[in-house]
Amino acid sequence: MTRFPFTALMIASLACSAPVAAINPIVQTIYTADPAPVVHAGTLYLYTSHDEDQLVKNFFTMKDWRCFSTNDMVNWTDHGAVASLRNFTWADPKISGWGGFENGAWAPQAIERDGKWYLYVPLQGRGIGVLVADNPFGPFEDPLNKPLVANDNIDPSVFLDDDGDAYLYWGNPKCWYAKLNDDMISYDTALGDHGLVVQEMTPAAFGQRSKPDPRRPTSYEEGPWLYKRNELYYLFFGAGPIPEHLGYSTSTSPAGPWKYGGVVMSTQGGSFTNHPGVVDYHGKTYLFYHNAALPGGGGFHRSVCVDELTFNRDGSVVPLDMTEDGPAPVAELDPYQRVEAETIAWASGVETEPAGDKPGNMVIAAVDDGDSIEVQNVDFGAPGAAKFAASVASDEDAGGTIELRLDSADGPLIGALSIPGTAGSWKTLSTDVTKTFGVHDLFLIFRGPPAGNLYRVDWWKFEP
Ligand code: FUB
Repeated sequence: MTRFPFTALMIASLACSAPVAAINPIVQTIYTADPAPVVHAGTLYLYTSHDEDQLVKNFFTMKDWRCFSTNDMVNWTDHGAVASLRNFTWADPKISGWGGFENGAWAPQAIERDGKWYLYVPLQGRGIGVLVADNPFGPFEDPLNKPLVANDNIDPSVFLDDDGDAYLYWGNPKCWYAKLNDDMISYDTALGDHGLVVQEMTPAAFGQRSKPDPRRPTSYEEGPWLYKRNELYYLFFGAGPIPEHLGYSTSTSPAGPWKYGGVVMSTQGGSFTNHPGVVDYHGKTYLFYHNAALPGGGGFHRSVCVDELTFNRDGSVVPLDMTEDGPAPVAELDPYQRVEAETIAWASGVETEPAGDKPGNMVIAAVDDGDSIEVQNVDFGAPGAAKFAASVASDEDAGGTIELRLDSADGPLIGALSIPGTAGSWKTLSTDVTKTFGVHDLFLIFRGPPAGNLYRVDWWKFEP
């Protein structure tokens, strides 16, 4: 995978450097797909599906749904698996075949309403389920103990309109919707076929397909995503033929009928699927999508990326290409608050793993000599940083150091935290650092004996 020539971005001084741009894909520790962003209380949460490293029968192998969050669009905090097929009793292979608890956790979407979080997910081949939690990380529970939509379809997408009306879209090869009731776990059965409404699948609504397909009369394939801007409703979707591109249609109503708008993102990126997620954040609009950009990437090993989406004056979408740069930061990261170590712009080598039984809390693990984490756009401010502290744990005979470097992996060294063997217990350790001012990208370079598995890191912070 090609990356930025970091050395070209190195700075001579420790003060007031220009931050390096963000880097796609936004998660490097696992394969992620089917992005579903949602903004709540100033934070952008991103739910994804998860392609397992080990494939079964060389096909989609997906067991759980993941969550990440950001406050700046460049550093993403990993909250781990927030739900899995095991949340659904009706995924039990004794009840339905398909992948049982082992496969079929396809494209999710979550939304918050009146203090509750609703996670809509397909269990491929078994229908669409809904889970409910009190916070974005769960624990999520299945209030129905059966599918919400039992028509064996995929790719649920939920939309809450300004007037409080909520819609659930989904479907491959046709585009369907149901109007959700206020409880968000049932729908208005007076509409369509017992509540399930299929859209008119015409080229005028979803575009002319370039290659005839008897099951698909339009370019619509799957992955609908409803979005509203200036009183106009947009339906973004994965479009065929395979390999997919992203297309969109518009309507003056969230229920359609839809008018085809064009291509948003042409076929590119090395995965035979693509899947849109669109959200407004800090006054900008972002398109999340997936590709095969990580090492080992492919159609079943995908990675979520993000770029800014712009519109013409008439409301039409300006088509865009995938980038490695991603969007510019929309905020600085405050290093004087505790920063979860799994808050990452770019990770090399490390993994994340759950910490304790608090949902959504992860730590950095599987640390080997030379691994690193980049955190972008860190604002050390005018008083400047003088001290660095971190919560770490290592095995009895393991340990090592964390080097702190600015603006590139071999940039100026401002300090190094020594980590002794802690016999597995968590210790807060600190070290003095060269006084550091202004905005920088921070590199945590992990060092230690070649045997590896050096230590785990829970959080870090600087002190003035
Ligand atoms: O991730 C499995 C499937 O691939 C999704 O449900 C589709 O949207 C496509 O991305």
